[in-house]
Amino acid sequence: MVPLPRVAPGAEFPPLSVGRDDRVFVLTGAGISAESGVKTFRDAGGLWEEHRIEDVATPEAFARDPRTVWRFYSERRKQAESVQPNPAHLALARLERRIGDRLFLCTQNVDPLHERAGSRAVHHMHGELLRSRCDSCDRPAFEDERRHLEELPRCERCGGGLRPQVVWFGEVPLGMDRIYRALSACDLFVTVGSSGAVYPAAGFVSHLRHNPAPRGNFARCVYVGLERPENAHCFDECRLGKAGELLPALFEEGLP
Ligand code: BJW
Ligand code: ZN
Repeated sequence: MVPLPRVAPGAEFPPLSVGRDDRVFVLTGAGISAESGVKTFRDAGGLWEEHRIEDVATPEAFARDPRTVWRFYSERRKQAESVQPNPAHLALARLERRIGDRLFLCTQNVDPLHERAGSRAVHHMHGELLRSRCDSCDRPAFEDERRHLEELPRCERCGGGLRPQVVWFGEVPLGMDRIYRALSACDLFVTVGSSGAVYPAAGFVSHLRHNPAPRGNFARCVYVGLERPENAHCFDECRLGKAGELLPALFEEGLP
């Protein structure tokens, strides 16, 4: 039988130690950027309260009405210009400086806040807000901060329509092979600020429950966020609180 997670305010838990050979997988969700002023999706006042998923976050919506979808992402591009990382992003950048490539930082977020905090290796599994790609040819995705409120943008190479470089419902998230390789190798798995409602990301923790790390141990699985996520039962611990307050002291300092 799988034991129930310990669920308590984050301050009641000791910091997590990271041994010299340990590999850490951190999955971040919209909650980590909330204190920077970026809207989450499913909280009160979140993006899905103002916009219907079927209108702005599926390939069918884009095929039907690309102007509405581009307006939605243009608005978010505008907001992304001015947002700044908070102490949670900074703490993860610090962790990378300490343990290097033993950290795999996987974000569901399309905002650039991990990079702005100084993180160098960030896996954006749901794409990036400030990039676009052609819907018709194989031109690689490219940096694009422009807003498209009226005219639809066209590909310079083939004249086809451009789309935001994001992963909508029904599309396969980016780099799943890399993600599962990193999951298989990790000793410590930490999710920060994600409701656990969207798959495959919400299933990473149950994957770890059923698949031991190479050294035979099961990864320790820790959730950090304001409230219990939908997949709480799969974690060992749920540390409740704001990411910006809990992350700076989450990992024991001074270890290799
Ligand atoms: C704080 C805080 C603070 C607040 N501090 N915390 C039926 C069953 C199972 C699955 C499916 C199903 N039907 C369809 C599916 C699949 C579908 C899916 O999961 N649907 C569900 C709705 C059921 N998934 C897909 O289609 C995915 N693709 C797929 O499955 O392909 C098949 C495949 C996969 C793998 C291998 C092979 C094949 C694609 C999903 C794409 C999601 N795209 C979006 C939009 C991206 C672009 C954009 O940003 O516009 O990604 S949707 C949206 O949700 C966005 C997010 O990344 C994602 C997750 O949201 P997140 O981060 O969890 O945010 P919230 O708002 O939900 O939660 C925030 C949390 O923070 C809350 O809990 C707060 O408490 C907390 N919080 N303030 C700490 N200060
Ligand atoms: Zn093209």
